[in-house]
Amino acid sequence: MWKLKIAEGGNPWLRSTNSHVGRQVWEFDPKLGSPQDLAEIETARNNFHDNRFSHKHSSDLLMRIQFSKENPIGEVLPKVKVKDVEDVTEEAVVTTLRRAISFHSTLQSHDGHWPGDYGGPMFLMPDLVITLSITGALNAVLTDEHRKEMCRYLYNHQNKDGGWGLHIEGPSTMFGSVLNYVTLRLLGEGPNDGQGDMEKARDWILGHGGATYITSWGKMWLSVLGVFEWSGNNPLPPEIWLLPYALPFHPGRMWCHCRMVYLPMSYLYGKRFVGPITPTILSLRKELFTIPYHDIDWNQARNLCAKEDLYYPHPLVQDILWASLHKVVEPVLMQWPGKKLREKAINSVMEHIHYEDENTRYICIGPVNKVLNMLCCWVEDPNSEAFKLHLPRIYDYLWIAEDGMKMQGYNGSQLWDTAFAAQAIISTNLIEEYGPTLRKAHTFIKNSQVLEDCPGDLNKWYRHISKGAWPFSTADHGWPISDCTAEGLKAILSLSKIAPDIVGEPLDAKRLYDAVNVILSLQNEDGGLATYELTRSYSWLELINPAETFGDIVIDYPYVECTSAAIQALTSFRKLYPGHRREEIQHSIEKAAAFIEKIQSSDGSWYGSWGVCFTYGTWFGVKGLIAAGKSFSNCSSIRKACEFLLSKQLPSGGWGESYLSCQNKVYSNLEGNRPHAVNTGWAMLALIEAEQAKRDPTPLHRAALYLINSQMENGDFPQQEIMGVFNKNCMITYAAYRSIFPIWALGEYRCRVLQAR
Ligand code: LAN
Repeated sequence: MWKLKIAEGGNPWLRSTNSHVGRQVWEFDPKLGSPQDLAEIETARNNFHDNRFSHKHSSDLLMRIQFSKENPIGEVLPKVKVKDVEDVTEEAVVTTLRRAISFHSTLQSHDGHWPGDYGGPMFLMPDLVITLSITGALNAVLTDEHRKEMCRYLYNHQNKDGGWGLHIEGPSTMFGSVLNYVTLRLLGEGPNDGQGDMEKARDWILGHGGATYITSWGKMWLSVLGVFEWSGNNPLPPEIWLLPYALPFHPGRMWCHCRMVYLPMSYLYGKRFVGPITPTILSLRKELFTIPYHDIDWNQARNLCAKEDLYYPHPLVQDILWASLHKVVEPVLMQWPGKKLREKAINSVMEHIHYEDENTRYICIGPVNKVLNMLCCWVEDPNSEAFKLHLPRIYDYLWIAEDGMKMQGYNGSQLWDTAFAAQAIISTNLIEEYGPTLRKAHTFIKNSQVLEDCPGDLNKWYRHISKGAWPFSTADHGWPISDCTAEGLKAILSLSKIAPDIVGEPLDAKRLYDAVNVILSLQNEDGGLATYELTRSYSWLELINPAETFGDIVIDYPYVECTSAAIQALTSFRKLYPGHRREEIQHSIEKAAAFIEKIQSSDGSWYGSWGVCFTYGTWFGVKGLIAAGKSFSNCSSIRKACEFLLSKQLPSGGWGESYLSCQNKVYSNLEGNRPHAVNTGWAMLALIEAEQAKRDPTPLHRAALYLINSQMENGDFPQQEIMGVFNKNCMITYAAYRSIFPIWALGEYRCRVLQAR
């Protein structure tokens, strides 16, 4: 049976700054599991498979089954049923909350965090499998059980039409279809396996023009694998790293995720690296294209892209830019004396790769650069220590649920979920009852703060400070993030107000100052905060975004989420430490609030970039302004926001927003106007914050009614549609949100609506 292990190292090639706190790894042990356990897992798998076209999101049941044995809940209070708003009494709410928090507490691991599925994107496992197959490490890293579960996952998420989407809920794309088809082949599936499913996939691919129509990232992966020619790629010259930083398009000015992905890509491109040509590769060259491989017009292929994949079509300037680089500059750099420059560029790029690897303890900033960097280390030297150090960190990215084994979008969402869960539980005012849960969460948050900046001259490595920041996942990952720092600080400050005999000793003031320092340092001139760094260049740089499937990736833009979280953290901090950097904090809050008002849409909403979508953004917008001291009566932005939210409430009392909101930037209900517990939580939290209860509490009662009724027998909430997003177009799972936001909203509802009556 599969077992989730928490905070374990146990491999001589693994390094950690904090004894692996937060690390989550699944291992298969054939000796584990009673026949009953195995039967339970089998049932969960069958249920998922049977409903896979209507319920594309798995419910993270393997972890739940394991934890129900490890942390038995004891007696579950009986489920609350409410018929109409009159039944929504404080007792009903408190019982719902007790059931929910008791259940959610059983999902907390011994190091204090809430592990969970962070899958969703469908372009990540291919990157890993291609890399492992090129480096010959596939069978050493992935056991038979791993590969079996990966195949299960891929077949489970194949759309009815035979293709795969960019993410689990998305329609088929060439990017998803080709890469996942190739992955199945590399995992050992034959071209006619899967009871016709492989054939269906091929039909989709060939029916849409074949793999020459894949997106640029796909072209890159196929090229290293040997099933696409490098001449069919637009240039990714590593020399760009040698240019002066003063240039606005210097990679050091790009969004760190963009920079860190194009860094290793430019290494592979610069070398025109191609893996070993095996019989499978030769066969794939036949399977993926509509015409014989040697007849393909690669120059034309550079700019092909299936319409299903096109989210950000290339503007004409890009075509001109790539064509001139391709036809004029590349030929020079590929031969002496231009080749000398290429070598220099490649060496410099490799230095940056090693720096990133070392300073994330080989986790890397995300899944894509993780495997790309690993591949580059292998290309540089297959026997290198760096490659060996990369291998055990692969497991940090793998997660298994009833839909199979997936590659996650990050090495987890540990800190983020824990900071939110702590705040949600505190909001209910059932603090003493859940003291042990909060104490563990507190310990985790304390243990996950990043304590040092990266080494050396930060400017040379284009790095911002990290000391005092909180990461999204673990301290070993270590990249600082503005809103993770803010949410971490908010949680720590709330916990510091609770008696230490319940939740443990508070963090040293010195470490709070460091966090504040990080937040202040991340504020841009315009008052807004971006994700990991300051905004370092202009938005017109998006013109050279070559990734057709993603929007807004080239620079780090300021976001309502990050800006609002910063205001909230700074205002809570200032209440407890009014003397510390007083003026700066005051000034920062004012500028941030002005920024939030400025970016509000005319309909009163805010577009949320990292959650779905207007309910998420508007929650942050409202909460930020109110933290900055504004209110419904003195701020028209808040009034408009409330009007907006109320206008989207569904007849059921809930809110339910589709991922289409994110892509189209237009509020979209879920199919059939279904409500969603997480959107309902966000909308409720915003309205409660804006004192909706004083004006007309009925919408809040109706929302509470929906939340109470949607709770399941065991106290958990159902996993509904996917609620995370990035780069406008790709969805990502936040498995803990389904508990966190109903708890938080009902907690605030209890204390600020019902008790205030
Ligand atoms: C994340 C995860 C965390 C997220 C929040 C902190 C929630 C957000 O408020 C700010 C942005 C951030 C840090 C974020 C940015 C984009 C990430 C890193 C991700 C969604 C996780 C995966 C995604 C990353 C870009 C995926 C790899 C794909 C590429 C296009 C490089």
